[in-house]
Amino acid sequence: MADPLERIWDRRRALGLIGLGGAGLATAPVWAQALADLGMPGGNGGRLLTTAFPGKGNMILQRSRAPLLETPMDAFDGNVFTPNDRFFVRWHYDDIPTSVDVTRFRLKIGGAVRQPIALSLTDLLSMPRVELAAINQCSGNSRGHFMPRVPGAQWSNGAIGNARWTGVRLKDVLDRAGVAPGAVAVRLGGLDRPPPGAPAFEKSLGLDHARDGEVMIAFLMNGEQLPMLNGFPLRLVVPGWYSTYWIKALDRIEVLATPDTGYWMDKAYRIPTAPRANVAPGAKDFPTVPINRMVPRAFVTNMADGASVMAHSPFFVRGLAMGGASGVARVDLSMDGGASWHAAPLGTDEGKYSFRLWNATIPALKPGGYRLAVRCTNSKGETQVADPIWNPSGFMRSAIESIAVRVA
Ligand SMILES: Nc1nc2c(c(=O)[nH]1)N[C@H]1C(S)=C(S)[C@@H](COP(=O)(O)O)O[C@H]1N2
Ligand SMILES: [Mo]
Repeated sequence: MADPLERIWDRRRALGLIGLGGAGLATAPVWAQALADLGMPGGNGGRLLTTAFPGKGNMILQRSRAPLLETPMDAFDGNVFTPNDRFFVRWHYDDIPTSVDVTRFRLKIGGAVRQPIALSLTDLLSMPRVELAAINQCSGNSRGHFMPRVPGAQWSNGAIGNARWTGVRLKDVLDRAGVAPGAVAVRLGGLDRPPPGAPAFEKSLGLDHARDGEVMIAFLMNGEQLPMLNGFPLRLVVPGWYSTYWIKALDRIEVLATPDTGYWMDKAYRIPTAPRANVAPGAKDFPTVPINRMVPRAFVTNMADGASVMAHSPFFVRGLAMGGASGVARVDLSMDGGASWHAAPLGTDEGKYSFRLWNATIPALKPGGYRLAVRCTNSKGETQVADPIWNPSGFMRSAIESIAVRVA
């Protein structure tokens, strides 16, 4: 089998977003094939399904430009790694890269460094490679389920995906430029461009985090070059952290001698300092910090809310769990509103930042209405609770998820 990296030179793939550029999206083709019901509280959860985006299969269309595409539940079912062509897509600004000249592309490293440098893809491919499974989850994943409702993309649970990422350590790239003494942070940006007057989408990591040896500049996703919509040719991978930091189409790195006071760190993507990022609905003046580590979550993937099963007959359930910034220690199921919990067998351990599959056979039940709840506990002992949280940005949903099951 050919090294997939050779294909990073395939200009046809590199130019693979023909049709997404310019007018292509404004005069969108016929999107609608069917409607997905995302089951948002209070209704209005209907979304179109689309296959109109290059490199993407059937996706839930939240917005066409800048694209917001959600992964339908069927793509998660039984897959510890989310297929690239079903992986969710989120961009802030319309002006996204639709082609990259891979021979001319340079990753620039500057700011508080000994020597500013510009690395070609060939330079990066010749450096030591690392590989890691990690979940990419939008800060606002599941925002549509917040009660009271909050503004922002009305994601259900599919603004998340897990992939095996291959690339180089951010640390090694920083070392090539030489971080100056006294530097405190590293700011990263990509090829997408803001409209006039708006701040470029740039995010920063503290210097120690940036140099922890796990933060990676990835050029492969599940063994293939990155889909254009997921950040071809390079993206940052920040294991265990929400994907707002996972800069796509990464083309510049700036070492900072003072903390980043830019809009996307100082004003946006901030969470309450309160436990679980939870404040009273409507609260406004509370202390905040930049969103950071993820927390445990778990989902059922082979049954939807409102599913029916046969009475007096065992049934099979399966799904996904994540530990957040540490591994999945256990997954428990309840059929009685959380009064009793039963451990579910876990699938292969792909590493602490990865999804973990789980499955279980629920013993025969009498006819009636039930709720199937699933709860993850990570290796640090952090677990999920039933009470949902609220904050005005709709970030960090973490409550135990459950689905209604009709036994008849
Ligand atoms: N260059 C760039 N990188 C970006 C963004 C962006 O708008 N521009 N959005 C971030 C956010 S908020 C999310 S949720 C993830 C989405 O990654 P994906 O589209 O590969 O799923 O990209 C992150 N990286
Ligand atoms: Mo996001």
